[in-house]
This record gives sequence, C-alpha cells and structure tokens, in this order.
Amino acid sequence: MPDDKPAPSPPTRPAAKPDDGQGAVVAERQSARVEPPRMYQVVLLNDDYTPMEFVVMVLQEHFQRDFETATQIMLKIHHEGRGVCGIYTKDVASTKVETVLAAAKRSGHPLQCIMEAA
Ligand code: TYC
Repeated sequence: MPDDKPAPSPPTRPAAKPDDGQGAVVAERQSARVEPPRMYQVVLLNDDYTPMEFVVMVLQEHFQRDFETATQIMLKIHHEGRGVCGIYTKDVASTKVETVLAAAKRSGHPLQCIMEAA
C-alpha cells in the first residue's frame, strides 16, 4: 500500500546556547516547523437570474481572471451548476466571499458564493 503521509518533521532541538554577557547561559528553542496553511476554494453557484455579464465581471474584478478565462469559468458554472474561481488562504477566501456577495446584493442579483476546504 503506498504511504501518502507527509514525511514527519524532525524534532526541534535547542539552539546553541548564546552567552548573554551577564554570566548566565540562555537556552533558546528553535521555533517549530511551520506547516503550509490550509487552502480554501471559492466557488460560485449557478442560478437562473444573474446575468452572464455580471458573473464574468465578478471573475475579472475579484479573481483577476482575463476576459476569456472568466467567460470559460462562467459557462462551466452555467452548465455544471458550480465552478471554482480561485484557491486562497482562509482569511482571503472568506473576504472574497463577503465582497462578492455584497457586490451581487448591491446590484440586485441572487448570485451565491461559498468557500470550502480545498
Ligand atoms: N445561469 C445564468 C443565466 O443564464 C448565468 C450564471 C452563470 C449565473 C454563473 C450564475 O454563477 C453563475 N443568466
């Protein structure tokens, strides 16, 4: 059976003990290894009322997609019911969702936007 677990990090060890110049030896512990942050995908959902042009504009303005890519993503959502707009850290994904929902509401469209663990 293939082992797909990531290799375990080596244990942290105390760094060399620096002399603080006051006759005391200070033990410093190296900081623990940092795991990469969990990533979240921001997903747009299809509906029957939001204009295609508005979705393309959202993808260009909020997800930095060029017009052609934005159009492809919008059509995928239109045909398949949902589509991934981008993958971000938790805080960024959450802000994107709130910003897109606010823009849709402001424009009177029922567009729905969610985030989920990638
Ligand atoms: N289905 C919409 C229409 O026909 C277009 C649309 C695409 C709406 C993507 C939402 O996330 C969406 N006007």
